[in-house]
Amino acid sequence: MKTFSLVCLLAVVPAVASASQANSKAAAVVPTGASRVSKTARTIEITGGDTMKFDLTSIQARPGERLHVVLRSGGMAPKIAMAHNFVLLKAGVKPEDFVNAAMNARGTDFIPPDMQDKVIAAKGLVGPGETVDVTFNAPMRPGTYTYLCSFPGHYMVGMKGELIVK
Ligand SMILES: [Cu+2]
Repeated sequence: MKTFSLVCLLAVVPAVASASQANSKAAAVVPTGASRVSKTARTIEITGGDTMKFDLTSIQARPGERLHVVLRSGGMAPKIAMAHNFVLLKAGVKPEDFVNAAMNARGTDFIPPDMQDKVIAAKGLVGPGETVDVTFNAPMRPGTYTYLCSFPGHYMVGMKGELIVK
């Protein structure tokens, strides 16, 4: 029994050492002011398909909570005609304004370059079988924030959801 626990201990030590090394590296890139934010992100999986809807349309989060959104396409249509992204807009940005500008932004995956400052987080596009992910902090200010797919036409048929911070 004693030997067994010693072996376990020896096995654990290198793992702990490398984990703390990884943590210190991660800590170095955390922006100042983010110290109240938890280091581990909560994963949220969202699937978009050929019906042009997200399967998850409401996410609740604590102020500043670290979120890891994984966006997957469950569709079959060719990517050129049917692709999806995840765009979380800042408070006060009109989704219609964003998607109208996005129509002319194919070269930047439908994120208008001059509207980057309207976005909290964005990732995509995904075509059939593809997955992307993005990690970010939820806003500190409680409220409801819109996320959407900015591929032309998709928001208009309901490819959107809300992040509720409270
Ligand atoms: Cu879409």
